[in-house]
Amino acid sequence: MQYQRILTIQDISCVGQCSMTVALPIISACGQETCILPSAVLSTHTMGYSFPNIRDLTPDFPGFQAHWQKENISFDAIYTGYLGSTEQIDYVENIFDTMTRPAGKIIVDPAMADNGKLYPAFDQAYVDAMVRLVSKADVVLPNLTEACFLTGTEYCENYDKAFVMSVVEKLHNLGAKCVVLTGIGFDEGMTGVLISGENGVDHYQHIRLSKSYHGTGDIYASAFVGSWIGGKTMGEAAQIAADYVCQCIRNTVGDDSHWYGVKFETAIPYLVNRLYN
Ligand code: PXL
Repeated sequence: MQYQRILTIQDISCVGQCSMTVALPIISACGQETCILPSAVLSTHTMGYSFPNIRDLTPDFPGFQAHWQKENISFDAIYTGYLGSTEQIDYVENIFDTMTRPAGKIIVDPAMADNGKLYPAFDQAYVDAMVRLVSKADVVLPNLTEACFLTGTEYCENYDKAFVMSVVEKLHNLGAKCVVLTGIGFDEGMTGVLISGENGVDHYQHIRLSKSYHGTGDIYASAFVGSWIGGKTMGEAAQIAADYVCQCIRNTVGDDSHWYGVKFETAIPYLVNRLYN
């Protein structure tokens, strides 16, 4: 594994095991320097708790960026997740353009929707702005719902390979160099990840566990980014991240009180073992 400096831009949900509170420990566990730019601070995530207390940090973005530029700070990779506002996406575009080192990578997880629906905080204007970030991405990491919103495709629960490939093609047409599409299974009881990039198309399929949890998209993206930027191939990183998420879910299913996220911390030894063996 090589040591790289990664900037991740996403919210801090203080309670709920998603976004920054999973990205920072997971990317660090992958052996990478992890710098953060919090897009907003929320008392909890927005799925299943009452309405949280929210501090949008959009007005602070220009000041943070100006200070970094004064200090000649730059990054080997920038990875974005859940952002605070549509206006913030303009600032993030500028950060992509000015703060990435030569040959640096841009990874966009358009964390904004699942199961056919946008998350409560977002609307079509946010989707349109996210399309602009996707157009600059070396890798975009959507689930099928997000891929459909980004490409203006009607969401289809009973998809087949032709439908999935047409959506992937549209994501490439938006400008995304590589697509890592999560939650894709073509056989009963299976799920997986479809990778479309420089080396063609690959599909890693594995058993779909009986329960799905909030925050697993963020955990997947973080483990993928840490593994890939650290030196694994895109296919290896996609597989390690998928297996790690399964391990996190297995470590959580027995505890009904833990409904808000997965116990990802208990599977960090598994992740590290996969990276170094
Ligand atoms: O996991 C995506 C996510 C991140 N951050 C916040 C969220 C969500 C999903 O709902 O609410 C605040």
